[in-house]
Amino acid sequence: MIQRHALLVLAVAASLALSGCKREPSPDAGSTAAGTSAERKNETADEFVTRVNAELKAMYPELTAAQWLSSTYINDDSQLLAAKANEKYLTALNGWIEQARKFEGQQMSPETSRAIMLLKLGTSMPAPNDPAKLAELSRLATKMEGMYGAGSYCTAAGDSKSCRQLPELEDVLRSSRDPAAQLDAWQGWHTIAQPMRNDYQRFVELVNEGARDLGFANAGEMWRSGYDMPPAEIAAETDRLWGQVKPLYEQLHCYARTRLDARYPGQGSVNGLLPAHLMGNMWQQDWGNLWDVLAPYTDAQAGSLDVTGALEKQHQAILNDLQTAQSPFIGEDKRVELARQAQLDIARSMTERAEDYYVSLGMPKLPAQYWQKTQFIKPRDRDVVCHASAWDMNMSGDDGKSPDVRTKMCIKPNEEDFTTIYHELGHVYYYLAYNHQPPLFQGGAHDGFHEAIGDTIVLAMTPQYLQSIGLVSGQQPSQEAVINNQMRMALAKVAFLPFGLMIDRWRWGVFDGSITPDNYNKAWWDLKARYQGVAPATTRGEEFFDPGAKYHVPGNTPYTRYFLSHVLQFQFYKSLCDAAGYQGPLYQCSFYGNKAAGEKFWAMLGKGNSQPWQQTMKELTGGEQMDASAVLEYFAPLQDWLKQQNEGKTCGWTAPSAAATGAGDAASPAG
Ligand code: X8Z
Ligand code: ZN
Repeated sequence: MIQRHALLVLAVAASLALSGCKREPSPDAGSTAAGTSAERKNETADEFVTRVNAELKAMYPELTAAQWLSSTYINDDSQLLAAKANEKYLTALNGWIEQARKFEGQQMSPETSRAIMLLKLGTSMPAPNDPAKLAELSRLATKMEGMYGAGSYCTAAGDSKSCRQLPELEDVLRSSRDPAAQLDAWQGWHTIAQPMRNDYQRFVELVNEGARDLGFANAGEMWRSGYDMPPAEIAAETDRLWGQVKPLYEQLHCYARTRLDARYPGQGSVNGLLPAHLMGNMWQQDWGNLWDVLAPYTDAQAGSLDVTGALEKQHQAILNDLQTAQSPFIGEDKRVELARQAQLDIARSMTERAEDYYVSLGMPKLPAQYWQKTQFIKPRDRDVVCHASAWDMNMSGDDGKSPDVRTKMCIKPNEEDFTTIYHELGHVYYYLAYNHQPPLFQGGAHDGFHEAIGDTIVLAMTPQYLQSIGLVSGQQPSQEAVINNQMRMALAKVAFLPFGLMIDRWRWGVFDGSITPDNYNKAWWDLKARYQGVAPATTRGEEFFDPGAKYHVPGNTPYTRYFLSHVLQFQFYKSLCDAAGYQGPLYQCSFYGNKAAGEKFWAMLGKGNSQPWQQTMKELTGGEQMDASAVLEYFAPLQDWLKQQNEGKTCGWTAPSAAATGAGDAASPAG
């Protein structure tokens, strides 16, 4: 998760990093190395921006260190330190925003004016002026993220109690095809969010107050103001883009429902909607784990695309090697240690693979520190936030220090985690490329850009590429193989689109008051039904707080960025294929090893957030608009195929009251 510019690049640290807004200059931001208040009185706008950049950079490492600690070692102490560091930062930011007021209406260079705009806009957590409320907000944000990270579902059987955290519960959804076990895992995880409801409600009040202090109607409007266009326009843009891809999603939905109905007779849909617990993913945002249910062709002709199976095999082989090197009579402790070593080794080797793609494009190798400080796998002895993230700890810039960039994941040898590593390294390479920019410009052209970098590479992970790295075999050119690979991509990319949209439709509504606390859960499921055509199998009343079971809600990371990224990445992909001189159907292009594509990408990344995104977009793609036609071009063969498969079926679904009825009853395809 990455914020839209440096400040927030605290990225990852999404929830906290973000700013606040206090009208009084804070004593703290007052007398740093950059000068006394008296000297500052006469400073020009340029000098002001230079000073803020320096102060921001100076305080950044302490803040990120506290946040890293609290995300990788969750306990009361680390949370206290993170909340305090964040409070200090928010207070400093309030000071800068207040100081910037004196430049309003003055003539200044476009860069300076942009830097000041970013200073005011770059936060997703605007804090109220009142220091007590600011501290409360900071504590709440830290607490909710900690609750998510430490979330655990415990069941008791007789005397023994067993607890599972998100990764284990996700394993069930990924691998089990027993509907009762899947429902239990799904419901179990959602219990962890129930206690967040009151905190979230208060959190909303506080950020809204912060947003109003800054002159926005509410926090949602502030989030929508970060796109170099009026806030109402970006909302309309997302509607337009969704309109372009909706028919494709509807075809995929129809096909998935038919297959699920066949796989789970009588339970494969809920009044025409897809049952939340059966989609292989806790939030139904990626259906890739349902490959066994949804694969178009399974004969040899189509070739195998079982990346997860191949990674698991590699993992086993590493473990076997480690064990063979030992005496057969090793004790339990040693056995556990070897198992851990094997997990770490496979995680590192998956990461090296991802790094290799970027390096093949001419980008630098990851700094040595990256390998020392990254969290690759879930530690055994403490709670951590497993949700993947990428960090720039020090904005090293041109100061001669080595960049301290890291990722934090709980990697397992499966396809989803493998592609997530490529995603995270996209953030890291963006950090490295724009590191020379002033801190305020160290951010994505907009936040959707940041999310799209690694995914652009994921699109270039064609079966040929996967075969070249030994993860799939027997690839032959055939129409069946094309459809299979298109389906593999669509289950990740197309299934995601309505999910990418509905999260912030919910939060925009919560922030503007059209969704009230007594309606939180109902509104959530109404939106899931409307956009995704997904429903829970059992009634989810207001005793639940299902939004809190998705990281970005307690983590306060805006989500529209991911929807935009799922459009942008196809545009970037197409442009890089062009730059590589590729000719042929878009879906077969890989630019592995192509330096011309790499140079073009790197130049774009290096711009950071220093100019309006439309300009950056133009430099890469030739156009200034987000546009989903590359998505449709890419998936054209699959869309034709889906149309044939769905012929004679009644596709679509009726959304309302899916949540209210809950269900359980077998569903006939809805009209
Ligand atoms: O949160 C993420 C990344 C970190 S920025 C792992 N993603 C979204 C999610 O998991 O919900 C990537 C795709 C969507
Ligand atoms: Zn990301």
